[in-house]
Parts: sequence; C-alpha cells; structure tokens
Amino acid sequence: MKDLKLVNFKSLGDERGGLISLEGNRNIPFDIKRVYYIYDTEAGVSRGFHAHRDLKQIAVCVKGSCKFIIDDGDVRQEVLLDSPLKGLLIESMQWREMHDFSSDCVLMVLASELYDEADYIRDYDTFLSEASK
Ligand code: T46
Repeated sequence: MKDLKLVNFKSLGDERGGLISLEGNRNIPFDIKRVYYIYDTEAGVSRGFHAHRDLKQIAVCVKGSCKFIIDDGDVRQEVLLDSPLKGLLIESMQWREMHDFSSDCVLMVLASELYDEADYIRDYDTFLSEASK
C-alpha cells in the first residue's frame, strides 16, 4: 500500500482564534458533495468496519482525537487524528475502522458522493475478494 495521505490545512487564524477553510478541488482533492460528523461517541465504541467501492473522503478531527485503521486488503496502517489542521484522505477500496474516540471527539467527514448504501462493502471477506480483483 502507498503511505497514508494526510493533508495539512493552512490555518487562517489570528489572535482571535483558529479558522480553517476547506474547498472542493482546492485543498480538498475532489468535489465535496456531502458532509457529516460523528460526535458524542461512547467510551470504548469502535465504528466503521467497511470499505467503499467508489467513495473518496477526507476525515478531520475538528475536536478531540480518534484512531483510524486503514487496510487495503494487503497492509493495515494506523493513524491518530488529533488536530483540525490535518485531514486523512480515505480512498475507495480501503477498509476503515475508527477506535479510541476521545469523549470530546467531533469527527467531520467530507465525501465525494451523496450517501449510497450500495457503495458500502460491510463484510471483510467480500472486501478482500473485491480488493484482489
Ligand atoms: C465512513 C466512516 C468514516 C446516512 O444515512 N447518511 C450518511 O451520510 C451516513 C454517513 C450514514 N448514514 C446512515 C447509515 C447508517 O444507518 O447512518 C447510519 C450510521 O452509519 P454507519 O454505521 O455507516 O457509520 P460509521 O461511523 O460506521 O461510518 C461512517 C460512514 O458511514 C462511512 O462512510 O467512511 O464513517
């Protein structure tokens, strides 16, 4: 697998506080069609456990932290997201798991497509078989 792609965002903040601007096809490498965020995750809860056939996403912990595992069917890599200044690019056909959410974690995700359950692969063996094609 190629190295995980972390995108560093430029802070436009000043003495009043922080400000980050995210723009499709500028500092986000796709047209942004959907934004969602995950928050108030209970202690010990893990999420994800799926891949997407076509979807690309950028995940940003705008508050707190959580750990991502990204698996291309060959190599599993782990990354801690703990800053609003960095985004993890999640490519299509990458299995993802999210663990170790801090109690204050707000995980914002920018997505290249509208929600489509048919794009999900929620079974790991099916993912491995599609990833090896
Ligand atoms: C991903 C990781 C990082 C919708 O109806 N619309 C949406 O836009 C989303 C994201 C979810 N949903 C529904 C589907 C499920 O019934 O909300 C429910 C929870 O979704 P899910 O169990 O897929 O959530 P996570 O946290 O496991 O995964 C989410 C995204 O679904 C997924 O695309 O990459 O965050």
